[in-house]
Amino acid sequence: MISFDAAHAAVHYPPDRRFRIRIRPSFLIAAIVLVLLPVLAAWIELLFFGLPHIPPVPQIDPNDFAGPPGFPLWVRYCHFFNFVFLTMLIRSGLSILVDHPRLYFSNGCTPGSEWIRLTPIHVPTDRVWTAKDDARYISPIVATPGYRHTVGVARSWHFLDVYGFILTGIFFVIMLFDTEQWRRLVPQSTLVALQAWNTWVHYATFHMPPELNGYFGYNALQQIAYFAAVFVFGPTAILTGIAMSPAAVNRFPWYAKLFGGRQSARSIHFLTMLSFFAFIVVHVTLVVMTGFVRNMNHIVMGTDDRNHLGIILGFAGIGVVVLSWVAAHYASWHYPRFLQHAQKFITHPLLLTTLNRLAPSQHYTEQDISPRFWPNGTLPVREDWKQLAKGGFQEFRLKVGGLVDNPVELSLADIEKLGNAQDITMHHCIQGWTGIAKWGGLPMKVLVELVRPQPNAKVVAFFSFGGSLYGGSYYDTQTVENVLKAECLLALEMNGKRLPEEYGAPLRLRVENQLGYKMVKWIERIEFVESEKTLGLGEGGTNEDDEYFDLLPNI
Ligand SMILES: Nc1nc2c(c(=O)[nH]1)N[C@H]1C(S)=C(S)[C@@H](COP(=O)(O)O)O[C@H]1N2
Ligand SMILES: [Mo]
Repeated sequence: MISFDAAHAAVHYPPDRRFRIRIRPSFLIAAIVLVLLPVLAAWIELLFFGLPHIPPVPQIDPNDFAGPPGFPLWVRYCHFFNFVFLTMLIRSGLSILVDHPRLYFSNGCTPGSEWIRLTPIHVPTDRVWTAKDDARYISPIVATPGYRHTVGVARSWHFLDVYGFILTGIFFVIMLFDTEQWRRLVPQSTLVALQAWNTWVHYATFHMPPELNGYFGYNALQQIAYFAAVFVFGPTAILTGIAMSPAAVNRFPWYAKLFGGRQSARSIHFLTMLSFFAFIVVHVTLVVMTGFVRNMNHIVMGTDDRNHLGIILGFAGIGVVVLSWVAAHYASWHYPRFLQHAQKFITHPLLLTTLNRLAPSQHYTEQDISPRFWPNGTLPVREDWKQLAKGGFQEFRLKVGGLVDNPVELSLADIEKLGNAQDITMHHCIQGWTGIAKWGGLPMKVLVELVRPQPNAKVVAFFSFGGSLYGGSYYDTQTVENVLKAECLLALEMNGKRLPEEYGAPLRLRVENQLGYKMVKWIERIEFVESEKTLGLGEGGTNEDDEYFDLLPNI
């Protein structure tokens, strides 16, 4: 347990820490049938035809192995580091998941349309229920860093780890094909499918298939499972990860559609995690059941010995990994800023040269507009905003100043006169939900041209009437360069009407190549500055300062 101060405890350690999983009955039944059918088929085969013979084919004939014997050092290292990165990806992924504990197959994220939810809460309809209200607690024993609404720190871990995971994977696959090791993993005969089925009949009916020495080769089912883990689960996790990037999806909507849409990609990302998890459970069980001592020597020592060195060092290795989870937990709470900066150090330059270059260009229609759009952030409590709201924001004047040659004060009518663009776009919240809406307002480009920023004004700051989780008022920043891109609007309309209060009246920002928290609602004033470092705690916005979110969230 971490001892949070009162403000952080209220966010991260709520009184309601129940954990419930509810799967929509039709999906649960489909999943059960999907698992039971092959089990049933195996039993029918056993009862009517007896246990199938597993014919020898080259891969598994003990006298004629196609693959090379043994596990070279690089295989053993990759195996270990993959374990390190994969477990951390799963642990940090769980913290990210429960920040919006619902998974859907449709983009609108309408409450009730989820196929699984990891919360006991039905979304209330009689009051405003924000996405942040909906975030759930998860035990720090299973997740990194765990607790509630720790998505910023969890993302630092998730991204730092994903680089390790991808580099290990690339190195592994290159080495695999540069040596003969690929023959172990890649099925090279159609007979493998038949053998895999016969092997399955053995396992599913509680028989052990003839045991091969894994030092030389795998049984067919094992080969297919390992092949899938490397060549199917890994790439699917990476590709669906990218399909959740606002910059990628808002530039190439077809890319998310490859996976059935943005939310479907998120669901598949989760199902891939489950596949990895199931793989690990079955893999470890069978390693233990089929000659634990020798198996451990194979993958730890690279020998086919019967001494206990492999087990001893193997457990030491597992101990190191578990310690790394504890250390990650400690770092999450004692050095979150360091983690944020370490992540930024790698990711920021990478994004600047890749995803950040994609300008939004979308193809949604009125039909795509989500029936319900999750709100986030609580209404401003400031008296001046309440007074303005009462008067329908007639009295509101947007102040635009800072390092500009032509500072202005604009009423909503002035802003409307300056220009009105309409875009139907998909909003991506860092928590995981999305929603499609039509936004209308002044392109930021027009405003920039009007106020004429001075050459040293590189950053635009948007200050809100609204507050934040930890006190102080909400602000965020954009580079001037980014607000010049297409579909960056100072919006005063949503779905053809004046912005409703909870969605940001009188004005809000729309920046379609970044995550939702960059889109300040209830805007009071805009200031052009040299750098975000002079504002707040210097990280670029309220969430960047207080919750360790990224300055540039193109993903
Ligand atoms: N002032 C202010 N702006 C804000 C927030 C907030 O809490 N306060 N939340 C942000 C987040 S996290 C998101 S996802 C979007 C949500 O916009 P919506 O309420 O229209 O869905 O607003 C962003 N702008
Ligand atoms: Mo968000």
